[in-house]
Amino acid sequence: MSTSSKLFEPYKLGPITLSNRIVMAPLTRNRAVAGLVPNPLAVDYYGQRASAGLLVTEASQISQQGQGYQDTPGIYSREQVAGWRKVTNRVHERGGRIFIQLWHVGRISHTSLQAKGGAPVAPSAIPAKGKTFVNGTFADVSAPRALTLEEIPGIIEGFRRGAANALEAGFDGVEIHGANGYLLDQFAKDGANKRTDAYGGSIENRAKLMLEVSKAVAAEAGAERTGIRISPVTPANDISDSNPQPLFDYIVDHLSALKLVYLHVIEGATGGPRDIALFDYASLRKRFAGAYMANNGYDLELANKVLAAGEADLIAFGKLFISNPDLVERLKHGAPLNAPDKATFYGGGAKGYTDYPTLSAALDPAE
Ligand code: 8OZ
Repeated sequence: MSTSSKLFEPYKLGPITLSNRIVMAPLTRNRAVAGLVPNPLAVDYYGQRASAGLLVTEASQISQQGQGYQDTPGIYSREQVAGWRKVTNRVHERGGRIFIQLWHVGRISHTSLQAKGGAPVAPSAIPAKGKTFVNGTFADVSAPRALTLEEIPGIIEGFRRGAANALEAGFDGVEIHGANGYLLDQFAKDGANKRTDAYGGSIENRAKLMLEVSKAVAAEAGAERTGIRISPVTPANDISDSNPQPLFDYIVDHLSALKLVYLHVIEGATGGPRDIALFDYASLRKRFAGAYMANNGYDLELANKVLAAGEADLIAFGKLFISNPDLVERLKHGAPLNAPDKATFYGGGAKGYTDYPTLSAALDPAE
């Protein structure tokens, strides 16, 4: 057996056993149908990828206010829960495991998506420089308003309800979206958070919302079924922090105390260079008692290296899972990989979604 085998060994994640250490990262696909219910094709899409040790769904908003792009699925209505139930059933039938990613976009939104055309919400009334996709086209994100102190319990409650809905829909657990310049990351980082109340200023105050949400979700779903995703240095969605190392050291110490089951870390710039900034990820790994899930630009070689060195427990692959439903089998056999087609990442139907061939189909097209 080669040293490369660890990726394909089972892993015990809280109460569940993953058949391997390969995770399908959350991937936004913008194919939800009326009522922001998962597309019926999502049943096939996730089902085709069930050989991953763990699937994490595309980011799914916990409320209308939490939506920032057209056609992203929700996890707040009965119809959405029923739609997701079909997805979890299929994945479980195929022996897979699946968590849903709980999302609030904060200021990365557009008035056309908000109730009564209102402003998106944020820690502070500072617009992000960035675009969203609405009404079939790219548009500047709208200027946000600052959440009042009185509104914050409602945000936490939204995440808690999302977790309750997720369990009802049959998910094995939930991943809190604390990354990529969305609401929880906006509160944590001083480029977006200029508040002067209990949720702004010091590291402790800025980390408060992410930690309160984590506590509420863990109380609902069980800490052993609650993971979280962070991205300490990403510039995604115009987010920045003047000193991310102590901020995330503090956050991760407290996430560990809450006994969350995994910490999912985007190392570097989301979908871009891993070396964009100096950051000590080993410090997070050391501080966190649960599983460390590494993400961003991993290939088989780097995955094997970090698993062998004990620097991570799980490796999340993104784009490669879009184009390779059987990524696990392909990596195991050193088989060639299908290249992902960017043109079909966001929106549309089956093309670029459920029609990427497996290796066996590619070798025997008549199959
Ligand atoms: C790509 C397009 C829209 C949203 C993220 C949820 O970056 C996203 C996202 C990615 O976390």
